[in-house]
Amino acid sequence: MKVEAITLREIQMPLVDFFETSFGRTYSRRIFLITLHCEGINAWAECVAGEDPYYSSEWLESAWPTVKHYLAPAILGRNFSSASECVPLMSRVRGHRMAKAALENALWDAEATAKRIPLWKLLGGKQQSIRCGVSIGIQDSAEQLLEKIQTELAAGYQRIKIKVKPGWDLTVLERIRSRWPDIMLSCDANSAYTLDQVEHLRKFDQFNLLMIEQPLWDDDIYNHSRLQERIKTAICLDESIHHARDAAQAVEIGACRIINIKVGRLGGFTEGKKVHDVCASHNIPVWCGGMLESGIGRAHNIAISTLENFRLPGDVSASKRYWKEDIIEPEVEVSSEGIIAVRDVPGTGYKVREDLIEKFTVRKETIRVGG
Ligand code: OSB
Ligand code: MG
Repeated sequence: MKVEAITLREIQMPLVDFFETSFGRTYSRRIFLITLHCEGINAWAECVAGEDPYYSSEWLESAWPTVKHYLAPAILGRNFSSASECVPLMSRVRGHRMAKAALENALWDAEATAKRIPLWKLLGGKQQSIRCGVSIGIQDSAEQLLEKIQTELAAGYQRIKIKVKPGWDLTVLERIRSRWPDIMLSCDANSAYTLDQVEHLRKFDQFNLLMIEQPLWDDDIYNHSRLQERIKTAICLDESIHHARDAAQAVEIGACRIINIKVGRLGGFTEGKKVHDVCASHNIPVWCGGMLESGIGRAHNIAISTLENFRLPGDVSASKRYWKEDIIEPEVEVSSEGIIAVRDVPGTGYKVREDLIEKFTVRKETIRVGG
């Protein structure tokens, strides 16, 4: 695959419903899409950097110039026999993992399409159906949250995860558990607590949660091990894990019992697979996180979720939960058993709707060999 040109594009898509975490509320997404033009193949990927530097220091306006001035030039004009060959070419740039992941994952898409094999098989996936959960944001009232949970359970989702923060935690969990004592339930704090709050966090143990995700600082591993010693609920790390070394270290010091894999946060499919393998070798289950992706990122999340150690339901849910109209065809659908059937066709198995993408585009730049 020769990369002849690279298009950077921003699209804007309003969410069906706002999404609130401990760091803020999102009503509409600004999404950074990459297209690699490779000898007649247009390969796509989504950069999951957010509108603001809140989930991570990386955000849309840092990713765009990093791709434009450093990462795209590093792979432009090159010929690749496999996608992971681009990793060392981009390694001179420190960090900026979401930006790197967008280029690398687009190259995997190109490779799967060129070789006429499904992306999930190219990645080494084994599971042809994946289990789905939902992530439900902070609502205006507990009643609203209960109603949302009711809707998602009726749709068949296998696991409910709620966002928590001080003031929106024990009382809502209590309400949920008194109505549904047995559902698979977890929570995600997105770093809303500190180690001073151990006594408060111990009270989560009574709710029989599958896990508590990222309770402490986004840049911390060590203090999570001190917390894990003091609480029964399994800690799952999201923000703190950037690569396979982080994962190995976290597992070794007992900072978590579960790890959330987001290929954007980890810098691409190659590192995502490494984190998966490190966890598998330590018998630590992983699951696929989400970043409010459009269908393009969603399709990539489905592909990585087929690897064997993805043993817990992920935050990979149906297109219609987020979008009035998604930019892929067919849209991602979830069965009444809470399962996505993985498509056994070349590439991602989803067609990119270029007409619709063009309509949503607010900015676009194409970089070609020789300028
Ligand atoms: O921490 O998992 C997170 C969304 C934006 C930023 C961070 C997170 C999330 C989610 C959404 O939980 C999951 C989804 O895309 O459904
Ligand atoms: Mg999370």
